[in-house]
Amino acid sequence: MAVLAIHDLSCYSKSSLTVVIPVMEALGVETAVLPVSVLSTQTDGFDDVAAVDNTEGMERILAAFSHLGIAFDGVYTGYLGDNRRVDIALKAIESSGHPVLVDPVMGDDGELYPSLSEDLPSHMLRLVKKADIITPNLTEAMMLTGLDDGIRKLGQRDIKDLIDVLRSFGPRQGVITSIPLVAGGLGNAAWDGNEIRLFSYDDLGSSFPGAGDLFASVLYALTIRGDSFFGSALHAQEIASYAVQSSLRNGRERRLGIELYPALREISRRML
Ligand code: PXL
Repeated sequence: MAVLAIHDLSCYSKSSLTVVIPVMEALGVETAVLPVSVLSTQTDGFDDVAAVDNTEGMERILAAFSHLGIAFDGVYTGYLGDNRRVDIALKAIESSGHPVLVDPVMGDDGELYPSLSEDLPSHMLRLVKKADIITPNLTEAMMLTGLDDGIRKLGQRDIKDLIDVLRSFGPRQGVITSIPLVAGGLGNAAWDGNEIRLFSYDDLGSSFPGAGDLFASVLYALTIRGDSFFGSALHAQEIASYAVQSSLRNGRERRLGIELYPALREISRRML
């Protein structure tokens, strides 16, 4: 069993593939990659990023896989960075198995990430419609649904309204992450078919690039291995929170991304 992870490769700083590969492999899921680009660093907090475009390379790699008869048991897409790569990701999904997890990485704190185009959300929506599972943060959920009235605290009714629209796009399972709650703290709101669960957690005041990739990687790997969706979402949240806490405690510079070693240690300690 092997899945295909479609994200950028950031050479320095932890995010996307440098998080996805070690975490999924630690959880026993063989992970092949289709890098969308090679970047010197992830983009959040760095204003001079060297980017090597791999859009054409993606097409050639998929064609080579096809000639070799290589097929995947699932696809997990994340940061794509360019609308043209949405069509290539759709092609990869068409020739692969399920579940398909789409993490529609586009922005945070109400803003698009640097250098992304304003019409990315409409293209990302085409991918979301082919997904079995999606993991937008609140900013991305609002960009996808058009229910964007700025970041504020949400109550149960607002969360259900957002999930209803996201579910209507097709994904049977999903999690909206990092929701500021009227009741205090933050929450991850997960749905599995018609059921919804809200998992709340402490607001640590800061997150790190790559924390969302860590969350989605744990969720996807455990779900593929057959764990329950809500149980997987809870493990993913606890491991991501633990890694953010450790990164803060160790004084890690935010733009270097989430510290990975504590997450890997926690995966092992839980005997996942
Ligand atoms: O962790 C999400 C992510 C992935 N890839 C790149 C990013 C970010 C977040 O900023 O910049 C290149």
